Amino acid sequence: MSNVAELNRTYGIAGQIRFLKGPGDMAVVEIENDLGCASMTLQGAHLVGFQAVGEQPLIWMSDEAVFAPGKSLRGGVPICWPWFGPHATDPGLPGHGPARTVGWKPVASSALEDGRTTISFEMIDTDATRKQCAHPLRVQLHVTVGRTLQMVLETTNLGSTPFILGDALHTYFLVGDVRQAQVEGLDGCDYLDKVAGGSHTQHGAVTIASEVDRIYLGTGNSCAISDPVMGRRILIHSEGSASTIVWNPWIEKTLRMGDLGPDGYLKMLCVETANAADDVVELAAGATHRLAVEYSSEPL
Ligand code: TA6
Repeated sequence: MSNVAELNRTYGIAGQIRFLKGPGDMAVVEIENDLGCASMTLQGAHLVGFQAVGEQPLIWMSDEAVFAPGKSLRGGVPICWPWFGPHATDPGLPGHGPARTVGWKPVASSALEDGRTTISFEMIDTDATRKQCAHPLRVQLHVTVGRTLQMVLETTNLGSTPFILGDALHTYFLVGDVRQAQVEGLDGCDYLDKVAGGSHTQHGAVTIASEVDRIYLGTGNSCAISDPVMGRRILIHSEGSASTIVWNPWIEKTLRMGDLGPDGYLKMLCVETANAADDVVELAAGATHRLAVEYSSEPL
């Protein structure tokens, strides 16, 4: 099912879910209700925006993001699956896995009685995806839009042997000025520092005054971003996640990457809900793993 008219006939909901052609002529879905709104591309089931009614946008999207087939989008919520970061053994495979740059299809949608709207997607299995991961897996993303944003990444092992799964919702949050923001809730956690190298222990809140790229291990199920410039705290509640990645590219890496815009790094902070590094999941044959997250904000 590829064309917009057919998608709207099957999964559209009047006044709540609408499929259309977006930037780069890519299929997008707009989700809206009296509580909040979101938009996603079908490529990568990539959420590119979320805002609760009466609140500021929660998610940052680069003005320089390139909307093109097979290209990863800078910003929003890229899905890293079925590995996080570089592939464990094959450096020729794409960082963060294929999921964020291949086609996904809607598989369900509904208007909930409490006013929220939910839509589910499944990654389309092709020769190209099987070339990157031959093990038979099914992956679905369930998104529920209301005053909060709920996302559940569900992986089922369709094979007859266990699979080592790495995954992440690689979320770019909008902040007023990253230099004044802090990540709370990781105090005492050990982390792998991908900038300085080595393993360290976090003391107090995480602050950003240079490039930060850390995989916190064995993290709990909640953390937050305090943002005095926007006057809010973004709350991040998770289930099925043992790792939290905190990333800001800062000045030099932003210039090297080229798709954040010259000062993009000041307005974004990635706090990623994941299972990465030592926290990867051994998924038994026939088993399903749920990586779930809920985002909301409160006045600071
Ligand atoms: O999650 C942090 C990270 O692994 C960084 O090392 C940086 O590479 C970032 O992801 C973005 O990766 P991408 O492949 O989207 O450029």
